[in-house]
Amino acid sequence: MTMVEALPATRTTCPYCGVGCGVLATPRAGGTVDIAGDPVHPANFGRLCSKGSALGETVSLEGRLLRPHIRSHVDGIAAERLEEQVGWDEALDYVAEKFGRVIARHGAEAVALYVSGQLLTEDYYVANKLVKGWWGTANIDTNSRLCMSSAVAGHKRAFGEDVVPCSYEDLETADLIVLVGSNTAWCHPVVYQRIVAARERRPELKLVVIDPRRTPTCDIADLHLPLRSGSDVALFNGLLSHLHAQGCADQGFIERHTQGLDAALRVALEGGELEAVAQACGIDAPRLQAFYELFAATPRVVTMFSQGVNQASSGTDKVNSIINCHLYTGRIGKPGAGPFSITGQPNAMGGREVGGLANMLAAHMDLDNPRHRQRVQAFWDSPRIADKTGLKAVELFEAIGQGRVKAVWIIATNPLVSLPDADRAREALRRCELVVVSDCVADTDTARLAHVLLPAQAWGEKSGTVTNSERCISRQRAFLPSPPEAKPDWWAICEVAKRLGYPEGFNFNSAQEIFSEHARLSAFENDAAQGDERVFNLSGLDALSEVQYDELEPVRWPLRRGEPSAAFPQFRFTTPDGRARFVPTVPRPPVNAPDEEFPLVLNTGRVRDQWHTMTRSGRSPRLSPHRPEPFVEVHPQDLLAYGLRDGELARISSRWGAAVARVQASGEQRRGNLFLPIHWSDAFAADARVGALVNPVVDPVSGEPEFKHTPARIEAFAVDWYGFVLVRDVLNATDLAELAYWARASGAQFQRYEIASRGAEQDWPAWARAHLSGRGDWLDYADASAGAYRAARVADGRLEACIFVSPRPDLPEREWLGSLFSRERLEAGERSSLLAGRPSLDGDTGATVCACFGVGRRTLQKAIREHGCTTPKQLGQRLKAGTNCGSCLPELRRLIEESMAAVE
Ligand SMILES: Nc1nc2c(c(=O)[nH]1)N[C@H]1C(S)=C(S)[C@@H](COP(=O)(O)OP(=O)(O)OC[C@H]3O[C@@H](n4cnc5c(=O)[nH]c(N)nc54)[C@H](O)[C@@H]3O)O[C@H]1N2
Ligand SMILES: Nc1nc2c(c(=O)[nH]1)N[C@H]1C(S)=C(S)[C@@H](COP(=O)(O)OP(=O)(O)OC[C@H]3O[C@@H](n4cnc5c(=O)[nH]c(N)nc54)[C@H](O)[C@@H]3O)O[C@H]1N2
Ligand code: SF4
Ligand SMILES: [Mo]
Repeated sequence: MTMVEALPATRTTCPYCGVGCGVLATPRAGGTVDIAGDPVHPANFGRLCSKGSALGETVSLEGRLLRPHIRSHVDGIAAERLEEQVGWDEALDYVAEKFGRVIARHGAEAVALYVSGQLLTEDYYVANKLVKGWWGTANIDTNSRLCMSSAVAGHKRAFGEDVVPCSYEDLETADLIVLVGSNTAWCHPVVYQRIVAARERRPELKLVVIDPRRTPTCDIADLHLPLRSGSDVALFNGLLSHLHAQGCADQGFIERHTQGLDAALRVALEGGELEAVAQACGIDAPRLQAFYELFAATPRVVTMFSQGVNQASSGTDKVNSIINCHLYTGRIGKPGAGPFSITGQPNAMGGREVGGLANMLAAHMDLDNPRHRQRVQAFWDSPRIADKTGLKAVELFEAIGQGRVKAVWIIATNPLVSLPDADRAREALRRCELVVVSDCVADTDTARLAHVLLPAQAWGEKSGTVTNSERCISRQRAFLPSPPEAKPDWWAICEVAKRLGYPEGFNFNSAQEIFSEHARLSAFENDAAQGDERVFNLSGLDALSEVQYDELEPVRWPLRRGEPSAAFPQFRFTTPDGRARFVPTVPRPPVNAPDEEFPLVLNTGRVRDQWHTMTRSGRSPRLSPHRPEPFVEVHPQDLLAYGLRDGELARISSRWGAAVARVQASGEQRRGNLFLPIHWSDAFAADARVGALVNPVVDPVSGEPEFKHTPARIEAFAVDWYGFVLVRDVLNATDLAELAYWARASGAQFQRYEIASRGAEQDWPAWARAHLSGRGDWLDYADASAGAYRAARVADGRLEACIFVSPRPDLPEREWLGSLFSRERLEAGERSSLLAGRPSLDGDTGATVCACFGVGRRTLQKAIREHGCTTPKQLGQRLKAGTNCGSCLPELRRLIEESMAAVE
């Protein structure tokens, strides 16, 4: 065993979703890292999903932003960016000087920070402190505005504080789990696996999914309610009416612990009859009735919700309509019961703790409460304190566009992809006097428009804490050496603050010092006796030594000194009278209704193996094959209605923008709905930034955009050629611009480009030689009658590039060709089969289903057909598929069903 191999694993936390899984990371010689689930972490007990398992493929320095840059002019051309590298001192002086100047001339309202739930709590804490305490404005908002803000607003309205009253264990002890607007199987896979395992132990545990789409999450559901987009409030008001009619009220709980039932019930009863609700929601009445009866009959019920609830112009009301049903039945704060908002990002919850949103203060205190403002200012000993809500994400970019905000610092988020009306946001940044971007990746759509780029430490290098969906604080620990010029985000923020002349508040030497201050603030004057208690309390952690902080085990808040972790004061809500509030929720349709011009509803969301704008997950050869290009799911009847064909391209447009994606026929859509994934940016595709289409309408209470509902239309995107290119290196952006369509995916030692172009007379041999040039010999094959062209370049027996084009999208599978890039030398048979695109023997595995073991669709179908594997378990025994992270189990089940149906 070498020295490197002997290195012990570092216990850290996954940097992707809000499940917050513990990870064991072991660096190996040669720069690779072994990744395993932490068997004792309470979020995952050793499990990881496909994204977590592939983390080792994302830690290389390729594509990293490694030095600060200052650019005098910005045009997004990579070559020019690289010339303007500067040292940190120069970059920090520049940022401080520019921000200082804008504040001196135009006031603090003219500057802003736009941050992220992917920051560590310590980064987040100092960002919020600088803006609210020293600049005295609340112009700091975060991508959590696009994510959790409706849940936050709903919690505050109902409980007086942003508190999530559930844990993962509650899911395991519940008798009914209702998943609302949550594709848990793909977006919170380890929680989903815990649900699956709980059902195996206790088959009586029922699962209901409420989602307009039949998602992979529905595969194990007892009941799926494919409601009309945006109609959740009507559905839960209907449930409240039903509970009322059935006498399910917990009178004692309502009397002792709540307020406002009458008004909420009155609203719910209006139009709350079954038939009316069924019609409003577009669901069969018997199905709805079945759900209502199940809910009414099951005391232990957890309603877990995510973006199908939050991302709507009625998002906050959706949240409260759910909470109302739990308050009415007293199903909250008990094992196996409660409304459970599951968070998206790894530290969405930590951001809420430090008050990173423009309408919050720090440590769960309120911006509009003078006592809270005084208290935070006193604790910080700050010169100022913000006293009114700052600009929320969508407003912030509007203000930038109008020149009211003149300098913005964007940290750990890629808003030019993720905001609604994203083309307008891009115009806004183009006009902005100063755009500073802190990122760990060099080429993001947002970084392309930055005047100053600051290199951040990435996962594996940075160190601090994050809080997951169930309020569990875990350490992220460094296990790789930091590139010399990559810095923690907290450090960059503190350095700018010091240069602005604020040394007092920002003299931190480590993440641990910041965490201690954060913990002390949470406990500061947090006093039940004075009627001013906040549940969020970390007094038990406010005096950790450096070593104790380093060794901190995962712990759940509240964490009051001397008390057990996660002990809630029994039903004392942190409203002035200690009672939770029912909130009347009047159903209202999404703001923009479909019309003649834009007759369809565009829904947007996630796929299993990509993370947001793909800056990290897009680099993983293991993750990319699952969905290698942007696609639009369309109901088969809509295909006919709009003249589309499965597998061809379509242009989807709205009043705000357009995108091009591959058509995927899907009976799992509601008719009239389209689904587009959110992940593709200009760095990965020609024209697939979905944010460009999304209407910028927001929820009036939370300011969260209506990402799940934009009127849109779809039409065929006519091209003369379909094709693909596999090539060792990334292609030049200007060469790609000639094509009508392209999308890139990472393979093992190659890049995959799906392409399409116009112009019947295209000279493909010349195109290939110009754009895929390099050493070696070209093999060409042109079939004039079919109009197809295929070519490959081979150097010293090694495949360097290949291109396949045809007038139809009937091209060979890419998997086998892609696998040849890992060969040092092609064998004779491989070489002669190259242009057939398929091995001479039946070795083609088909599109990847199991990312962990690279098992393809064809291989699986064969095992089902020929080897009688009729359960996922049998497939696992034979092919290992689904036996590591389990994220593909829903797809395995579906494949078995399909194959069996085909046989019958
Ligand atoms: N693989 C993967 N996992 C992720 C992420 C990722 O990028 N990739 N991102 C993480 C983040 S930050 C987040 S916020 C979470 C999001 O996790 P989820 O919320 O589960 O994911 P989404 O796909 O955005 O949307 C969920 C579902 O809402 C449904 N929906 C749309 N409209 C409505 C409606 O009106 N009512 C109801 N009831 N449902 C509706 C959609 O059809 C969709 O299936 O995922 C986290 N996990
Ligand atoms: N249409 C549509 N749009 C959506 C959504 C939707 O459902 N539909 N969902 C919304 C939701 S819920 C979310 S959460 C957002 C997510 O949207 P974004 O936050 O814009 O997406 P990410 O790709 O996660 O961007 C994170 C950036 O931070 C960088 N980064 C990672 N770690 C660090 C770090 O430690 N420090 C620094 N400085 N940088 C780092 C990454 O390289 C990346 O560029 O998208 C929102 N937008
Ligand atoms: S479920 Fe997957 S993405 Fe989420 S924290 Fe766990 S390993 Fe990471
Ligand atoms: Mo999110």
